[in-house]
Amino acid sequence: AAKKPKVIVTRKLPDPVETRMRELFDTELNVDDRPMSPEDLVDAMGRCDVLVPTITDRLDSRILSRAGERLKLIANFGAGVDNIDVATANQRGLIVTNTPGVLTEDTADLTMSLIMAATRRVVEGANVVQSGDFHGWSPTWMLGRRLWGKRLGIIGMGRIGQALARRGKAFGLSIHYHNRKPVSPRVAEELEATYWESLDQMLARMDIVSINCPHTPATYHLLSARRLKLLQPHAVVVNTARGEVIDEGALANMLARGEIAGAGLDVYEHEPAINPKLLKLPNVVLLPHMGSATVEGRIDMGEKVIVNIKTFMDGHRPPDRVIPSML
Ligand code: 8YV
Repeated sequence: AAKKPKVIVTRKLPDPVETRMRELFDTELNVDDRPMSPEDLVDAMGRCDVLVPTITDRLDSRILSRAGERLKLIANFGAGVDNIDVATANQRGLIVTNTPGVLTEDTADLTMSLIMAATRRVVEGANVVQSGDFHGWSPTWMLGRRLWGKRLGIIGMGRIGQALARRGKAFGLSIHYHNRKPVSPRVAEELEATYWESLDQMLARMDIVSINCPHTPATYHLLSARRLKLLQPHAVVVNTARGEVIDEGALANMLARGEIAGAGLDVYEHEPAINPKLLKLPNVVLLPHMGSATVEGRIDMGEKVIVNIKTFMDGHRPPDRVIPSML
């Protein structure tokens, strides 16, 4: 039998995924789940055929330039590949794959949860009760904003954006989106979605804005201080994509001054650090990057990683190869 490829996994993965990986490959697991230091990464890259990193591993051009001859495939556990300099990897003959498709619905669910939590004050209300401060109902107490009939503006109409649009439609929201190009007429019709070529114009008209695009050099601070100022005072911003797409400091300042109504954030610009101003605000819901965090989703992601490795090792193009022109 052919020698099994050496695969190094940088973080603890779900048990069934690790079991399967051990059956198929010569797998080195990270049993204690400590994030790897850059030196650990360089060491790992020198000793394996396949590296399975996650968002907590930064594979920038400097680190990649120290990769060994043996490494052939970087099979990212995650859809977003902004942790990897894909162009540099490819120049060095390294193939990069990701895990798209399997976390679409889970991430859209969490986005919807943030929209509902931020507009209907769900977390604030729960905290009132749990801290023993519910002293009785009142007609004017804990009022949020109605969701039905409002405008949802989606920035990035890929798989997750479209899955969010379906949910939004079911909740009675009208669907608007900004994307590099319009979706197909069939999808636009199904979602009754309005395309805004101008992000600025869309922002000025929305009640809720959701970030669902990848973080690339082109989307860094797409919601800049200038663009955030275009939002209406009652607008709510949610982000389950990447923190870098919003100028977090500018957002925190606007929320603190009441210039926009609220925010629901699952991702941060300097993760896991969070702008301290955000932590003190009552009108924000903050989650710890858990968009794809379901038992089923993480197993599906692991299975995608396995299929990518196996296909590559069998000499074929892995199904989820990422190339720079896709980004
Ligand atoms: C993960 C994600 O939490 O897939 C992504 O892009 O952000 C999440 O699914 C993380 O990236 C895993 O590496």
